[in-house]
Amino acid sequence: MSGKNIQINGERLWDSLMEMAKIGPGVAGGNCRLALTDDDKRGRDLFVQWCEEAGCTIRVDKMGNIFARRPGKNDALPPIATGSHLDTQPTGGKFDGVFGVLAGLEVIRTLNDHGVETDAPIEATVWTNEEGSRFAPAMIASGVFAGVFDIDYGHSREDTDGKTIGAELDRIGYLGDQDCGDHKFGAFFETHIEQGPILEAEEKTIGVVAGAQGQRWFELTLTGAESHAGTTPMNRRKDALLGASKLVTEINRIALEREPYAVSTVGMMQVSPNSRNTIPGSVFMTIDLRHPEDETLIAMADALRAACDKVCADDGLTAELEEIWYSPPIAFDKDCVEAVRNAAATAGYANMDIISGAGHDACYISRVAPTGMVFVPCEDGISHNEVESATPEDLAAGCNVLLHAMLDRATA
Ligand code: HGY
Ligand code: MN
Ligand code: MN
Repeated sequence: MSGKNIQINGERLWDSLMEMAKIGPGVAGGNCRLALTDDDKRGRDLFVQWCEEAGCTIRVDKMGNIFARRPGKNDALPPIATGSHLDTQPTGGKFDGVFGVLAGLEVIRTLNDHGVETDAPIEATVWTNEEGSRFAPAMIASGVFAGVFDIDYGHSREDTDGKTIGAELDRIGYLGDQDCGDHKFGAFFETHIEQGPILEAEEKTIGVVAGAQGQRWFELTLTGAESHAGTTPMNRRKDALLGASKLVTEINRIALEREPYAVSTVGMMQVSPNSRNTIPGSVFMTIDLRHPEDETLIAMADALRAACDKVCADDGLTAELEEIWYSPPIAFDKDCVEAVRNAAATAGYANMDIISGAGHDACYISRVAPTGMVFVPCEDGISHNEVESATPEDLAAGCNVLLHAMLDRATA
């Protein structure tokens, strides 16, 4: 059977999402399932169990990426793969990443229901530490798979408690023996909520993702001098937090000056010694700059460096500014984009081309395999927030488009 007219089981997909959402619950209805925590392990174990129940064989690579394979008629062909991530933000939602993982499982379950035999094998995947919240940078494990980072760098990355990815993978039993990137994909598709407001505003069910904007991540330590809050005259202070506060405003202006696409965010700030009656001597902060065009992204980084130099000169501070990650703007494979667009049109879903504002594992996989993405709307465009929400109907539509885009590539 070719599978031309089959549909996924939307209810089963929704139930799987709600089951997975029970693991690592947040405090406001979402999820906190940080990479390589015990909750991440529990989520991984559940996914593996479901895939084995669906007849898949499981392999895990040295970055803990999981590959659940459904055989095809010709297993010598490179698999048609799909997947995303199970790790969430600290105040994450139930759909970011997880939808793409469980949509892959639903595709396999649907092919089984209908006895569809594909030519190429199918693989449902889970990528470690996509969020870059516990361990920086983001998408690190798909980055190792794509050859952007080597395995030693990947294993060495530490969280704020000094725990490394390598040690945590071993602790939770997901330090696989398979070399990262040791097998190629015939094509890779990632299904994801848009995480922005465009599809909802345009009343479209499917986003045909043409590419993703670039990102530059920085870590900055500003150093002044601790001194007494009561006895130090204002003109003798070297207040690192005052400098950091000026920079937060400057970093915001760097994006506002480049509207409508540029965005900039200071997401983390640690003040030392963090005592109410001591002038802060040092501040650690993170900076996230994004834009769809590389040259603008470079100009934003230059503006950041200039702003940092000025604040230091004005306030008598010193700065250590390190760019820790650069992910360039990418364009997805034309044939994969076309396969997504055709699947959406054939199913009669209102759809539009879109550029992803968020990074995804598909961005790195696109370096080593023809890659495409499918977006569905999320309520009010909100994500990285426990209220993140999507409708069962839209999620089912996205999964149906995934199914038929994959079938298009998995059957000769
Ligand atoms: O930050 C991102 O774009 C993604 O959610 N990790
Ligand atoms: Mn995501
Ligand atoms: Mn995310």
